Amino acid sequence: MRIGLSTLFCLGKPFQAVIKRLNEFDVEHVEIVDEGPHALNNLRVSLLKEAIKTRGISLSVHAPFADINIASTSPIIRHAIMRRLKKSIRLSAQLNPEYWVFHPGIQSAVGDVLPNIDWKINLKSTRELLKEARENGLRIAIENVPDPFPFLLKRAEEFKAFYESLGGDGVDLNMTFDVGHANINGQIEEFIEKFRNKIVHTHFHDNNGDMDSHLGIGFGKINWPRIIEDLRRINYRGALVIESKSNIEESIQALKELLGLI
Ligand SMILES: [Mn+2]
Repeated sequence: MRIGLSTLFCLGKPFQAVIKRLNEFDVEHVEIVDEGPHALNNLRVSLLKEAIKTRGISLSVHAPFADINIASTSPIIRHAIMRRLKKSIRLSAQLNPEYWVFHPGIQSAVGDVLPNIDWKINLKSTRELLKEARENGLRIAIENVPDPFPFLLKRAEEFKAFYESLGGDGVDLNMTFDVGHANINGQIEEFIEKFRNKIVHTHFHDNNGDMDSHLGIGFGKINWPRIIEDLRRINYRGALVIESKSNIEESIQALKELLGLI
């Protein structure tokens, strides 16, 4: 298992400065957040290619997520969203990342009078993203997201139903297991058990079980030694991406200790 770091904590800093600063952190994997002032474009892709070459680390990309709802019931809005996501897929593919991580869609405000419409659109958009990813040689992994936001897929049983609905199309769709998000549902163990064959990528950040605070590792109430033990038990080999918004150095140190590296 390799320690990784998401650029989420420094999204407010200029992209070029961030790339330079990443060299200061002792990690083996970086997750680039394709969002806001760091949105990928040709220049940023070439800067990243350069940085990876010199450093020899592995990479993942987090898809745009602000204002993004792949289950949007408005055709014109969904069209714009899918265009944005497909652009992210095409640019990300040039970086040859391990995974491109995306969020499930959001429940429709008219979902009560139009039952299942959002669920169906969520499936349709997922299939479209899978197709675009296949055409670009990119692997993608859907992430479990937290309460109290009205996402369609938060709980393990919802993911189970989702994969059943996707059928054969879901074979290529793996999962990014966000430990902090699962802690809010009280479903950490359940996710690891039920999706041991689907989890290929992880997000690590802490919280107190009440809200999605993205704290540093060890700054909340998550039982991290247990998580590492569980991930070892299922033979997890992917990256452990620190997605905290603060205490980054401390989080890296904490993870190194947990992995027995220091
Ligand atoms: Mn996450």
